[in-house]
Amino acid sequence: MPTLVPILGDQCSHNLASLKASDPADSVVLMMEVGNECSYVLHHKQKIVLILSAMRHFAAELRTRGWTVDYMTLDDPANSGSFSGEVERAVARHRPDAIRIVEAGEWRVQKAMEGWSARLGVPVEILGDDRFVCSLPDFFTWAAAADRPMEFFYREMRARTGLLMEPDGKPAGGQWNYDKDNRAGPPHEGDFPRRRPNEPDAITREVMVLVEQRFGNHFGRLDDFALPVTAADAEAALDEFISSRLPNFGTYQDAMVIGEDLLFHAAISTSMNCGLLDPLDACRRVEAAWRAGAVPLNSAEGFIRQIIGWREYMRGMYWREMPELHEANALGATRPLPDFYWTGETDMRCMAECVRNTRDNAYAHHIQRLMVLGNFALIAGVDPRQISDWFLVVYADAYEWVEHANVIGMSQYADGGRIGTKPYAASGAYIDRMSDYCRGCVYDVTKKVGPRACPYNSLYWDFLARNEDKLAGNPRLRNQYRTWGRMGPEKKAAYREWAARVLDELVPAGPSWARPDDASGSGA
Ligand code: FAD
Ligand code: DLZ
Ligand code: SF4
Repeated sequence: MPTLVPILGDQCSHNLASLKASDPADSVVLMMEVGNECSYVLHHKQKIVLILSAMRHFAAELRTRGWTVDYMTLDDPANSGSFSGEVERAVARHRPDAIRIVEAGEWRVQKAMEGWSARLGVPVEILGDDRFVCSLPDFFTWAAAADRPMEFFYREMRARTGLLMEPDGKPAGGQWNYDKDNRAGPPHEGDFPRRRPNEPDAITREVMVLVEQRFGNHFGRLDDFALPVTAADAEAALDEFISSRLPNFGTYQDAMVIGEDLLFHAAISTSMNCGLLDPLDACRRVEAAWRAGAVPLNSAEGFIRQIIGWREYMRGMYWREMPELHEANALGATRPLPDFYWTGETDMRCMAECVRNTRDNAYAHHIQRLMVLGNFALIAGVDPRQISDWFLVVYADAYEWVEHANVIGMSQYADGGRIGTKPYAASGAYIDRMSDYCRGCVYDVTKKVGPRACPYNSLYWDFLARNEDKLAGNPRLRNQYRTWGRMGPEKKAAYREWAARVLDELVPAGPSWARPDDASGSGA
């Protein structure tokens, strides 16, 4: 009797632990397109196309490598619509002695998997996901030792991988971190590298039709779909990034420019998160480009830090903090999500631009996510569950393990500072410094109150005032509270009154953009 090897849509990697541990001669790989995964939140159409197309390509590659693949399509009339239902039906078809699977990227799926053995009467072996550099047990040990910020974890990962390390154990260039060289404002010349167009092939086009038919009501456009759906496409996209954008990645990592959806970013998170690109291999290739003199150290180090530092840290923190993280709301924020997050219809040019990028490409780069989209929700006091749902829906790279830690933790500070060390709240001045958005905006970024005042300004001070009891003791906010403390009562009152008017004018989004109307889909 065979071993059943279920592979999930974000596990399209030939080096997956469950494949390495199995023999094609006596295994059946099970791949399942299921309605529940497409709409437990109403994912951006591009995310669904990405996953289903990547799964179909991956299944074909596995077959050419000698694996038997039992593939369940979404439109098969017998499809039960959930992982658990499909695994149960596959057990009845194949009568396996055992099920072997790699741990899931989302809590709700992991919990379902853990129940399969009892439910199906077949032993289930759940393997660690060794596509991450740091295993979860190792991360928990590190995190239990002391409350240390990400930077210390990152240094351990540098030492462990040998990335950007000298033979004497010192960091390349003498410093661990070149973050201070990663903060230039927007470049003035308009000569930005263009991304190589990636035409959808026949498999992807077929999935696009299916997605428009089944999920036409979901957020986002498919017109410009260009995401890599095979490992070969993803490798080509990485090569292109290394040769054309990486040299400037470090310097302009925090900059934002109107119409430049990628700027100098890699746009590889979708590929890494669904398994098409190996994170450590990507880092080694970036290191090689630096050692060959093709890119500066601040770019190579900045990139590697994001991956073996932030990406690994966020994943560890998600699993350490769940399930409480899902419901966390340390600042007691309750405002409904404003409707412009879905429509993009707002005079705030920064917000409209970031929502447009999100709708067109299922993508926004880090500073757009953190300092425009996340920042507004934070300072306006939006319910963390609502903004978290939004982020989970709209990005093609979003899975709870990375989305929850970044949104609920880092951006919204809803975990009370267990993941990040301060709330990422900022006024319009920050956005003005780092972008060219404000120049063409209806609002005046220098004004704090009045009809043309930039909404980020009064909301920023109102946020600090509203949360003074919870945040004033944070050493990273000492200067901000000192400035607030020095303001006279009239000024404070004017800022807060104007903020109340701005908040009153926000139109709440309808309830049905993010989750299905019925409560279906919370399980797996
Ligand atoms: P680059 O800027 O080119 O960075 C290279 C790689 O570093 C990324 O591909 C990514 O794998 C990794 N990385 C960088 N920062 C982070 C981070 N904070 N956490 C984890 N990995 C990181 N990333 C996701 O993959 N999925 C999400 O759902 C997601 N949601 C986010 C929500 C908010 C509010 C914020 C502030 C960040 C979020 N991020 C998320 C992290 C980061 O914004 C994206 O990984 C990045 O924008 C992806 O684009 P890129 O590949 O061009 O990244
Ligand atoms: C995101 C997604 C989507 C849209 N569809 C599927 C699917 O039909 N089949 C599948 O195996 N995986 C899909 N995924 C990815 C899963 O949601 C992801 O594997 C889990 O959330 C990880 O725990
Ligand atoms: Fe955004 Fe304010 Fe600048 Fe307008 S003025 S683009 S609202 S930060």
